[in-house]
Amino acid sequence: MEKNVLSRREAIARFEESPVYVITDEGQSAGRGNLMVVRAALEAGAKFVQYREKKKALRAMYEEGLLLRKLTEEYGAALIVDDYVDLALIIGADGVHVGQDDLPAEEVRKLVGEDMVIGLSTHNPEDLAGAVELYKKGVIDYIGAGPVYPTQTKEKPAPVTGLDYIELAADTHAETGLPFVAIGGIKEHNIGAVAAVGAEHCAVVSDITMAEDIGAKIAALTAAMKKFALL
Ligand code: 3NM
Repeated sequence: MEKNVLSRREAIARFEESPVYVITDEGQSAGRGNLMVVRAALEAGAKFVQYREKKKALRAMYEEGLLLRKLTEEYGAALIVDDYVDLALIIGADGVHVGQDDLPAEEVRKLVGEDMVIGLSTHNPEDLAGAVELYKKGVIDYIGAGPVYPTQTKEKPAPVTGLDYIELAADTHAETGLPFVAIGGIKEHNIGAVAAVGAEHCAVVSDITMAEDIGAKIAALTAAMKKFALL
């Protein structure tokens, strides 16, 4: 098992520095591999990258994960593994992201120890209330909030939350400090609206992975968020 490269505090700092949270999806990367997409994102300044892969064999993910670990380390970026706690530990990722139907976050924390980031997906106010408790106990470090808009990327997504849920997550962040990243159907044309209700971080999959020029896309997404960000 590799040691994660960044400390938990450093990895959270990378999250805070990142308006755009990059997530891989090789199935919709216009024929490019995850490594090529992630390299382009890192070149454009991405500092928080999630390796999300639903279709590959775990052995192939292990091989690719090691390469992604090396690449993100070169750029000083945090690497988060979606779903697979074992893979995250083995490749020395900086964190793991779990969903409501995955292993309970408390159990994941016991497995990964104190020096790794844990992210948790939330889809409604009940999930959010549970996440606040986990955050207060030091179990999780940030949440995903969504799907804000309809998405083709996720199989069986939760019901669309709309912007109201993002506003609630923003209020909750102001009250409790719980960091959140909005997710689901976020693209260049609507990311400003998400920022305008208080999201300081947006996770974008297909609009980045499908972009012809990934660097230009990340720059445009970042600029649109800045333009509409709450003061
Ligand atoms: N999680 P795109 S929505 C991975 O609601 C993921 O938790 C979601 O992909 C959630 O940016 C989603 O292509 C897919 O819509 C987001």
